[in-house]
Amino acid sequence: MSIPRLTDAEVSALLAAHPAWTLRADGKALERELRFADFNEAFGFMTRAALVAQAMDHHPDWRNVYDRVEVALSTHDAGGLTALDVELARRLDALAR
Ligand code: H2B
Repeated sequence: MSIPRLTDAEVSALLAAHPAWTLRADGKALERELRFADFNEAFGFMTRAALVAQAMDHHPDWRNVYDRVEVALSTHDAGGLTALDVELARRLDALAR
């Protein structure tokens, strides 16, 4: 069973409400790049984010290079964006603050 994808209007609203995130070119994922002071801070963020993701059973696609973390959020089961991605984006923003 999969959660419904967001409508185009819902995606527009979420981008307006979460300015740190952009829509991937194919429209199926939210993207954000985060910068930290160093690797320790970046990996600390990823560790905290991993616990949130596991608790939600919703996981980011991400890549870390030293002080930088590139995150893409998409609901694979639904083939695009759902409310789960919005909620994970919100929680990652809170962790990064
Ligand atoms: N994470 C993401 N981003 N998308 C999914 O569709 C997804 C997931 N599905 N985490 C979950 C795990 C699913 O594979 C398990 C079986 O609940």
